[in-house]
Amino acid sequence: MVRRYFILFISIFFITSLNAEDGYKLWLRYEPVSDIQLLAHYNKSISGLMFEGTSSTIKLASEEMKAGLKTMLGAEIPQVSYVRKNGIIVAGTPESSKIIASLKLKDKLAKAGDEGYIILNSKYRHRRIIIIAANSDAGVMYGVFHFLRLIQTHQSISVLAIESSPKTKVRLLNHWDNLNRSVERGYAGLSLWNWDKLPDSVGQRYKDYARANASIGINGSVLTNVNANALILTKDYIAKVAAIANVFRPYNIKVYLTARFSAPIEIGKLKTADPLDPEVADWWKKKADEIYEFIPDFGGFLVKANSEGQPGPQNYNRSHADGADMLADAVAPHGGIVMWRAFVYDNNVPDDRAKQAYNEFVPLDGKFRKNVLIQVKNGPIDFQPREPFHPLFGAMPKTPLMPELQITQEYLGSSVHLVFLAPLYEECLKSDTYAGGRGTPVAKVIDGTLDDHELTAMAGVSNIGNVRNWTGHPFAQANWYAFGRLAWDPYMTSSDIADEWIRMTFTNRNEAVERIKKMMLDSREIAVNYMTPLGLHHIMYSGHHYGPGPWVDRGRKDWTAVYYHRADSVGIGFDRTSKGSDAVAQYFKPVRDIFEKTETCPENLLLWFHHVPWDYKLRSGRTLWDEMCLRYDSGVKSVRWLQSEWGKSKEFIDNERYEEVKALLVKQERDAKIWRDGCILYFQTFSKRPIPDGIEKPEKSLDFYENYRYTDIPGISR
Ligand code: BDP
Repeated sequence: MVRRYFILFISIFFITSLNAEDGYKLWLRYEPVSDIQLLAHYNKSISGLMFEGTSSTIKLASEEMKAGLKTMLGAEIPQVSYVRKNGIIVAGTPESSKIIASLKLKDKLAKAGDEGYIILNSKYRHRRIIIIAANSDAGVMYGVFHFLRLIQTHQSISVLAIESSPKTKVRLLNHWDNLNRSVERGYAGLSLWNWDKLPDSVGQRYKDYARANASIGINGSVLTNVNANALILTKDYIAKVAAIANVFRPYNIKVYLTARFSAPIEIGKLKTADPLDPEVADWWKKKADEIYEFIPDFGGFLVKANSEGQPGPQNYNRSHADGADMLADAVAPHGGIVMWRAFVYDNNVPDDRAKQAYNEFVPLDGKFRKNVLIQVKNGPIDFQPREPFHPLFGAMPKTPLMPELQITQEYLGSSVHLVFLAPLYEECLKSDTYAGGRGTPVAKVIDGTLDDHELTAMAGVSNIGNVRNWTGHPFAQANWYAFGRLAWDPYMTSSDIADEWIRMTFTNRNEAVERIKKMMLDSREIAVNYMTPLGLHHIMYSGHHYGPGPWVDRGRKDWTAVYYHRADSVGIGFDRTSKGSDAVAQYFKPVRDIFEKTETCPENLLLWFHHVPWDYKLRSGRTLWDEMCLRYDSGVKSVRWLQSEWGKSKEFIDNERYEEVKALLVKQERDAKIWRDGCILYFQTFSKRPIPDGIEKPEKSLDFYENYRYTDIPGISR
């Protein structure tokens, strides 16, 4: 009888645990370790916790460890005050822990820096211990998350020799959140920041957000949209921001705000916002002082100026450097920084928008204050499914540059398409700029090692909102995760990142891990194929950027699709060679020469740099037209492959998330078809060639695709 109840209990436990997973816990699920041998290994290796220190950071790190081990190992691990037996985890700094101070860790700790940590097996008074040591409590916290990750991903802990420190100093999310809680390019509900309820009520979600970020090393959060509202700088709002900062602080996360350049006029009642006007500079100084009174560790400002209608120094015939330096002087006495965006736009349509940032910023190299970083999007246009790396990387040696990556899938299928973005980030970070000769990847520019910069940073435009699972698509959580891991270490591989994430988020069963990993690693190229193969770009429908819109030809020229694809009866593509806009000249040699010639230009960027005849023969032996059709078609077919691979994963995944992803993949297939058929039919009006054999023929006429309206896509339907 008892046995029967036991079995019943166990099966209910398993059924409910397989069913009830709404995604809220992200990658911090701490699932029980089911492998008996491994469990025995962990239980043998861990017998007590000795967390030393009194700060709230240490407290939360020790609670995290306790709670994590409890669910993973199924046992409460006691906090102890002495090392009396084997298997004590000693966590702390040389200041807080006599044991750590007594071990010979000086060299290793020196390398760990402010936020790094070491995790080692060691001995103390003949007992085996595990050390998690750092120079700061924040470092200890990061070490704890790393240790828990080892167990989450089922690794052995008998030989630990981990030394890890972040390769960038400031690792932050940029929230494009408005004060009314709408989120620009947000596809996961409303903003997490509930300004009406702040500062009195700061709910649990703020904490959970900070904890998730801390677990992947993110240490800053820009709370507000780059298209900024000056109201955030008024006293009442600063008090609200301070309430958020108080919750984030123990997790080593600083808050930053976007600064609207015209704020001195809008909320300061000045007549001008001219950065060289002493009254204006004084206003910003006082504003900074006021902010720091509320938030002593305020991070600083992010600024979008003279871009897409935002005010900026150029309104007063001043340069970006004049504007950035004025703000930098205001925050410098408090240790703050200014992140000035290079995503700038002229009011006049340029001959090639891809060249603009470089043209405006390179002459300013050396003119920025020490606490200014220039924030540069990964590519020269705008977060496209594929772009070459931004030519500014490596071109401003005297100025620290930070990359801005987009985590939210503005051009990559909103929160509906399964697109793992780590390969996109990795492609940019590993691109060789040749700025310091061969072997100078973007990662080396931004981690400061190329030009000896101390101030280094990386920003990701957040995909987080208040939906239950944070990001809408369950797999979109992986993009948040990947950004954090790459900001810590820009040399990590997408494959390693995917591996950890799958194990923590879904399952440790190797068969499933391998299958899902392949899906993730291929997913970005699949999206490129059904959206913008062969270097096409910015042919999304204007406004929502979700579906195709190669026919868009109205409005400001460099916001239309025809400006970018330039299809005509001869061929297609934007000529950026020396015979065209000469954007290639912005790259170092030999990169520019490689891009300059069709024969050497990577085919996946061909139409980015060249206007290519429809009959041009590609390396496959096929004509450009045939190859383009084939890629569009293979994009759709690959989405079906994603569906079938996901189907094979069913037994390893809880029901709720399995069904959710399955349903999303159905929509993704529908939309990939809309992309393929709409684009092929439209470009066919120029190529006048037949759709090659073996490719599914469009079901509808071009007119249908041009007038298609989505009614079921988060963030864009209404
Ligand atoms: C574009 C977005 C727009 C942003 C802009 C920016 O469409 O919503 O405001 O970038 O980065 O990608 O400033």
